[in-house]
Amino acid sequence: MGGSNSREEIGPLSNPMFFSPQELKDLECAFELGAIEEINSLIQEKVNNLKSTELHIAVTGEAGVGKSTFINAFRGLRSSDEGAAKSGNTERTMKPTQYKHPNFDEVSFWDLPGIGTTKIPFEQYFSKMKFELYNFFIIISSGRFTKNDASIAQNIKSLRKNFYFVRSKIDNDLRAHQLSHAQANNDAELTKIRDYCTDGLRKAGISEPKVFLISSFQVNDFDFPELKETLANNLDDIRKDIFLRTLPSTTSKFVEQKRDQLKNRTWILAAHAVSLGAVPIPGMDIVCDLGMLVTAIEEFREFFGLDDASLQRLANVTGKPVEVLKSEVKTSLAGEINKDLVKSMLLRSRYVDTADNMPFLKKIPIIGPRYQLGKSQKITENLLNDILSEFAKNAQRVVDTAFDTD
Ligand SMILES: Nc1nc2c(ncn2[C@@H]2O[C@H](COP(=O)(O)OP(=O)(O)OP(=O)(O)O)[C@@H](O)[C@H]2O)c(=O)[nH]1
Ligand SMILES: [Mg+2]
Repeated sequence: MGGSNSREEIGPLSNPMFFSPQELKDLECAFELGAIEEINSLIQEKVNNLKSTELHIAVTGEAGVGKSTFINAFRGLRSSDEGAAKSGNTERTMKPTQYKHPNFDEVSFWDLPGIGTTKIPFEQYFSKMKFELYNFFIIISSGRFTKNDASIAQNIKSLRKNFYFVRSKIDNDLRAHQLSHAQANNDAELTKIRDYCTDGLRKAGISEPKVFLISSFQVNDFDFPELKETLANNLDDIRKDIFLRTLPSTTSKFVEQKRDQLKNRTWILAAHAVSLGAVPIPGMDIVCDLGMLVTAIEEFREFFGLDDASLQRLANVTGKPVEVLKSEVKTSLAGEINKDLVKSMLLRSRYVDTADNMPFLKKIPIIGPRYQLGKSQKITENLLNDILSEFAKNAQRVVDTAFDTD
């Protein structure tokens, strides 16, 4: 029997989230042999990796272009909210200031002081801001494309790091355009602004420049959603994972992206819970660490922004009463999640039956660690996938209500 399992039969391993091909092979092998210790250490290493990875995003540009406001918008906060970056024409940012996500502190936005002010001479800006420390940059400009914008772009390019050029306050531009034209054409105006910035970047020596037009007061409009998506998709697997966690669910596309990202994780989480567990669950012939599952499910809930704190933040920025948003969360996992609740979900025969009918399990002798691990893993994974779908459905409803979309 041993050694006949192809990756396809085991299934989830075909998705190599976080693992190199060699690591996957080792893991597969350990599962085949029922080598709990080894599975545990392989997975634990990845989990530690995931926990210790950080992402530092610097937001730079000239003074007053909307850097602080942009960071708040990205984090789903208004300027007056607790923990928000101070913004406004009288609230100048004087030194690099770190803003961590309230729930997930692996991702930080760095609000940098404006370039080209009398406080920090231009020549000292780049060394003082320690550009080499950040993973990528967002350059914000709000009006004319300037020499300073060009210098920042060139400097980042010379460090071989990524930057994204954001043209902010587009709402103001369109308002002015409408007021000053008898027959306003918003699309044409947007194209004009985009071309103008792209041109400036090209002249500064940036090939294939891309410009995102945004308003920090309309996070679902213009290029804001595309900007978020682009940032996420340009990150490696682990950083994409932590970055997506910190994005508030504002459109159905983000909910889907979050669901897909977490789906990559259910196999590994289930394998981890099972390998850590080795505690039989009474009335059931599976092993699993329930405490670890509780944590994982809570994390899923936060990932989708369905926890109380996230819902409150969404209520603040959308102006919808938090009770209205909460009433869209219709799941037994909305309140306290504890071991008993998870256990009762695991005990549902549906999961057990499904697991017993798994093709790969039918090939394994019914007694022995390999069968028990395989079955436990599958049951746990099925449960996590179901929970994921349920959270995604709820998050979708919340988004529709929060932003009046359908
Ligand atoms: N209409 C509109 N106003 C914006 C937008 N972004 C920022 N503002 C306004 O622009 C002003 C300056 O915004 P800040 O976010 O403080 O700018 P900053 O780049 O952080 O400024 P410094 O820290 O001084 O460099 C504030 O009054 C904001 O409300 C936007 O997208 N649309
Ligand atoms: Mg500022």
